[in-house]
Amino acid sequence: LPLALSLLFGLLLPSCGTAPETGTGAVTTAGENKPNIVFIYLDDLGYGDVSAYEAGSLETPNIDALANGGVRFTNGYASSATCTPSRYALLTGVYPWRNSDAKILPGTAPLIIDTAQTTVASMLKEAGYHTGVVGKWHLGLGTGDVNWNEHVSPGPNEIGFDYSYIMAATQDRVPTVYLENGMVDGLDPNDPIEIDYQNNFPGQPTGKDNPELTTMKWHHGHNNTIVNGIPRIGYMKGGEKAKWSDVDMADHFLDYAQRYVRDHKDGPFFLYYALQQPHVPRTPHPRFVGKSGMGPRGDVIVEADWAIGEFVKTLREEGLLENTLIVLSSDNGPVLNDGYYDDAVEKLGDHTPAGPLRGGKYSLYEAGTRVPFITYWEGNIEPKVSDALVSQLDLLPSLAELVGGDAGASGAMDGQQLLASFLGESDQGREELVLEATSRTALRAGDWLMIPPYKGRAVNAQVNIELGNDAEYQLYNLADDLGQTQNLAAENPDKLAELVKAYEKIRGT
Ligand code: NG6
Ligand code: CA
Repeated sequence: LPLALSLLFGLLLPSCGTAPETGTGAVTTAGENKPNIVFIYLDDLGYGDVSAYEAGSLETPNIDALANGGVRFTNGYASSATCTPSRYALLTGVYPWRNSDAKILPGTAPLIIDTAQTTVASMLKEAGYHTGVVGKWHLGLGTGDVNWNEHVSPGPNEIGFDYSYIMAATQDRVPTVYLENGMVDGLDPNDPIEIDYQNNFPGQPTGKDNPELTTMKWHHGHNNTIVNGIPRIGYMKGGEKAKWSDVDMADHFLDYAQRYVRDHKDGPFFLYYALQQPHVPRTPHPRFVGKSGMGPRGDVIVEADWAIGEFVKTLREEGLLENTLIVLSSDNGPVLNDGYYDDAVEKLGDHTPAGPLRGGKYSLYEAGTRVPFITYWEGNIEPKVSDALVSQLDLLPSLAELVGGDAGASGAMDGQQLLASFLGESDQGREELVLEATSRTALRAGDWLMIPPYKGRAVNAQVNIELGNDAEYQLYNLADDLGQTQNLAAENPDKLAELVKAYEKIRGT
């Protein structure tokens, strides 16, 4: 019987337990290769904001070092043109439009990832990794009606992260505090935190009523509770000692990211290092003020680049660079005025945050979702530029392949296993990809991009970005027309029909 059982198990579990002993040495041998994995994820960093992508007046030498020493993807996509949906897809490998909660969240929103769902973190944890997240979260916390003075759960620690040090939502939203493993860092129990997104607390100043108390002026939205002179979205009371210092945020997250690496250097570890720059409010530390000549938006990109350089230096000092796969990308494309007067428009000069692409954050045009996308692994990835079509969705199944992990039920997953492309060994990417922007979707198939008709304004005037809305179908050939200037829908009915059919099949309409 034992023999029969073991034979049975051998048949049922061919990739489990036995494979590592064969020792072929191939990188992709299941379970053999468990490098540390780091996601360096920026917030609203555009395709043209990285000088390796678009040489110009803004210099990002540390990101460039990764881009030029690894694979620099020219067709790498975030899953959405806004934050929450992109982060949802990054961690779960599932298209954000499948989850009706995957929209820009207030600071009080419940966690939108099911605790039973496979995430990059849970997959790696199960494969033997220690897993951590440091930085911006914005995927919701708790089950609704969070009490910020108690342990907040579920959150990152319930979807696969062993360690978390996060800001709950965004820099421009309350609560303006950090949480470590579900507890507000530095909370004074005698000064409890209260949060409300509807009503102010009696007697508290707001950006709307007390502009004289603000050091940064709001342009649209952002006129509720004032913290550190900056008016935010939402109302907050209490928690004085726990409030973060905006200008120290970059140093703070860097410190925690470096500490995480040092504490877990015996590995393998997975760190999701989610920087807050260049999202609003843009608050460079004084030592970066004026460094870009472009005002705060440029200065915080210089600051982020510095932090990334310091972080990579830590990996190097700890002797980990040759054993660490770094993936760097951004959650969505660029925006200049996103609700505060901060000179982003006025001091832009000839810098092009979107590079050659049309649109920006919130847009279905390319600049909404096509972002810097870099993989770097010293000694293991040969430097190259890759035109393969890849999405952040693809990281979960690809990393599962790398480490011999279980990516979960394939039917519940939109990511594709493109490990060879991520390692620079292949130029074969996806055939097609659905792009999302504020709940609207479009299809990229090969070099073609189809946007179905959408009602709504063509331009969001507040941020001055073309959203991609049009009464007619739009069809672009990105190989000839990267800037999406020629709508070819009318002259290419066959191609249009082909894309519409493929799109409707994926969207199930
Ligand atoms: C918008 C905010 C914008 C930014 C965005 C989320 C207003 C008027 N605008 O609603 O400033 O916070 O949400 O950005 O409030 S994201 O990168 O996290 O998706
Ligand atoms: Ca963002």
